[in-house]
Amino acid sequence: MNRIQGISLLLAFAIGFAIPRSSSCSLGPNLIANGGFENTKEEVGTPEGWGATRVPQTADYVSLEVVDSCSYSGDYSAFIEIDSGHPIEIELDPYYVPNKIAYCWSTRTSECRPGRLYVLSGWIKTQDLNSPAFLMVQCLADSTDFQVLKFVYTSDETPVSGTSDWTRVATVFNVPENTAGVRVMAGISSPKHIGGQVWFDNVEIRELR
Ligand SMILES: [Ca+2]
Repeated sequence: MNRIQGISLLLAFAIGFAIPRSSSCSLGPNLIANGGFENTKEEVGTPEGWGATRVPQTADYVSLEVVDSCSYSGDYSAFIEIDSGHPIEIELDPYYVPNKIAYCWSTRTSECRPGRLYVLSGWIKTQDLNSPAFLMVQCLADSTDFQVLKFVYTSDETPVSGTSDWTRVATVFNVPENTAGVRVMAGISSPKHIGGQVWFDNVEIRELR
């Protein structure tokens, strides 16, 4: 089996396609806490263990919330909506040119070990998106977030855009040496998705053994 065939087989496994009986792949336990967004901090309305990208400049134009009106499983999902009035460019930092921003739900795990293979997966539902929503994993060298050793998007392998019902997305990644932690992000970017909505559910990372 060459490298391309190997990667294709792993991705097929990650997405859930049938794989040859000779394969010995199996998945470990889920390393993402509250990836189904069923546990919510009542006082702030955000899912336990997750944070949201919010900036004061666009607070009136973006909704990041846990909703009970739409879910893949359980009662809740994580929702993002970018209003049609959202500015094309925003001044996030006076020392830089106007920025674009990706609005994300994010969480972390320190249980991914360097040198191992993992599957990042989840379910995404979209409304009026101009390009794919994403799950992304970032392998971080330390707790400061400044040194990202590697990042991988599910949208490269399993893009979900436009108006789509719940769709499983997945990608396989290996963890580089010196990785101290892994951050997972579920989001969409502005200005591409102005006027769009996205729901995320059952976000998982499992070791591929
Ligand atoms: Ca759920």
